[in-house]
Amino acid sequence: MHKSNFYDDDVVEIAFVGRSNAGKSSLLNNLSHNSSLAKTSKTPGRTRMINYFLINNSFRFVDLPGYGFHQAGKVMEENWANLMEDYLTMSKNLSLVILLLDIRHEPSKLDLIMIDFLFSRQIPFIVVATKTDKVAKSKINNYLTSLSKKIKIPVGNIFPHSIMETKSREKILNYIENFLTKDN
Ligand SMILES: Nc1nc2c(ncn2[C@@H]2O[C@H](COP(=O)(O)OP(=O)(O)O)[C@@H](O)[C@H]2O)c(=O)[nH]1
Ligand SMILES: [Mg+2]
Repeated sequence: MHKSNFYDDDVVEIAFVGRSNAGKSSLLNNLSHNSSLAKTSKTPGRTRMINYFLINNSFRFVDLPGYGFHQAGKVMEENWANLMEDYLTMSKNLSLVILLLDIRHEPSKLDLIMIDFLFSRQIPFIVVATKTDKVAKSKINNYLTSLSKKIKIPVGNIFPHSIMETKSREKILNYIENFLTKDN
């Protein structure tokens, strides 16, 4: 992928990254209140390209291809890594990355590599722990605290999310709104 394949305008971009099936498309749809904007799928690894969504005529959500889909083979992994690196280093509009982690799983090796990459490139990011409806409510805070220590991110930058309720959605939207008005 070449630099010219990315947008060359001044529209701020917020990109979603995470392993396949982490819930990227679902979060994107939930935040934009449009349940069919990004295709969610039961088959991991379906989104293999970058999908852009203009929101409120003011910023773009960027649905990046998920990682950790082994069936697609090694070539796919390499293509994926190149595409991600190109986008994350060359998109001049990228302002914020939202990294998704399924609350039921430990961060994978690729998650940790991604986190290191974002730190080293000084790309602002927050973490969203997804599918919180799948675990006991009492376990959520423990998970967030231990994750915060593990990946060295303040607990205030880790947001729980479930498509089954609205409160978590509002908190993430508030963060994005504040972030955008602060920086732009
Ligand atoms: N129970 C539950 N399922 C979810 C949630 N978010 C996503 N899913 C499901 O997880 C699967 C993968 O979601 P998707 O958004 O396509 O993940 P992506 O591959 O990261 O884009 C789909 O079957 C979704 O319906 C959630 O908060 N709760
Ligand atoms: Mg998807």
